[in-house]
Amino acid sequence: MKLVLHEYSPSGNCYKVRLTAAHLGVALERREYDILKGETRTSEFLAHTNANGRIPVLQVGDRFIPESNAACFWLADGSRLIPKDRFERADMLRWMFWEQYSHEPNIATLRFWLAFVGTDNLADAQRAAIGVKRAAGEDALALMEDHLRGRDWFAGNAFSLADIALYAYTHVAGEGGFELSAFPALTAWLGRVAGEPGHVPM
Ligand SMILES: N[C@@H](CCC(=O)N[C@@H](CS)C(=O)NCC(=O)O)C(=O)O
Repeated sequence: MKLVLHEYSPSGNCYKVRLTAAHLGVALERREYDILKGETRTSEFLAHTNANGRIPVLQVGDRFIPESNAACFWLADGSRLIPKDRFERADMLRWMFWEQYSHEPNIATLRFWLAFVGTDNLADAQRAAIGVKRAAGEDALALMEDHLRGRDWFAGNAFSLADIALYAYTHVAGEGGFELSAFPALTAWLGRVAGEPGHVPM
């Protein structure tokens, strides 16, 4: 089965899919789009790849899976990256949904605005939102720190997709101006994730 990752490689959402595939030993063909040039907003991309105009999209044969965490789930279904226990599996999904609602919109967005778009190029509304996103991002990191005190992994007792989903933007949060050294349990967890056999850097 042909697997193609439609991506913008500096994106943490795309990295999640590459990292999941690397842990599973699955080869992905990669197709790069420059999101700063609107390459995921062309009529061709919207009609055939993702009507939502965003990457990553995992192409499975002639079908397409947008949304990073759904693509990771497709790749990892039935593998050791998803807990067998029903409660732990739901808990893994809890962290992946939380990542998309409370973590990524703050931490990834600030990284994108500050490190890729540049403060001078932001719209007024974006510049005005920086403080709110910084506070919400700090709250997300603090919640992760609390959860990781006394435990090694986010869901169950093993490395899972929850760790992959949360690692992607946490390990580069510094690029968005977040100070990770204030979170020792989180920093230790970042080291554990990076030390897992099969890990690949962003
Ligand atoms: N919830 C989506 C978010 C996807 C997303 O925001 N992708 C960004 C890059 S990380 C994108 O494609 N931006 C280009 C655009 O919106 O035009 C996921 O997890 O995959």
